[in-house]
Amino acid sequence: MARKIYFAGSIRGGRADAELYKRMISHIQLTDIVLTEHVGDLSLSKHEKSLNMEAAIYEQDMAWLSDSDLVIAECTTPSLGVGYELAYAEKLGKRVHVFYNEKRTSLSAMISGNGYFHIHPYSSEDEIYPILDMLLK
Ligand code: 6IA
Repeated sequence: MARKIYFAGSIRGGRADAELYKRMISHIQLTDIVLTEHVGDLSLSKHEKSLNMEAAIYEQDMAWLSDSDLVIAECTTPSLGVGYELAYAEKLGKRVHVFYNEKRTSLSAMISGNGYFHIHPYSSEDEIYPILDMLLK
């Protein structure tokens, strides 16, 4: 049975890497189910806001996180929401893999200093896909 992957990437933290998220999500979807496909939706802008939706988004994301088999986060663009999801995933005992471009960012010590997380620094995008293949084998 295909595994359920919770993919985390910045939304209101900024959409500079939205295209990268989309490519990573497409790659994961070759073998597995991505519960959070919207993270790679290029039409989703960080400025969108519908206040009555916020609670529903939170509830849905927490339910998907609980239901997931594996969490994969792209953390080059810092995001409060992704940081929250990572901590919550740890509390739920989920396996968590974090990717970030070490040429473009210094990962928060709250993530890099936490031995629970599997951290994958990369310097070019093509390094990501063989690692994903290994994780999803
Ligand atoms: O703080 P951020 O917005 O950057 O947090 C991004 C993370 O929180 C992602 O990994 C998502 O799983 C989750 N998240 C944040 N916003 C949303 C959302 N709509 N829909 C689903 N998941 C979200 C936000 C409102 C939209 C109309 C812009």
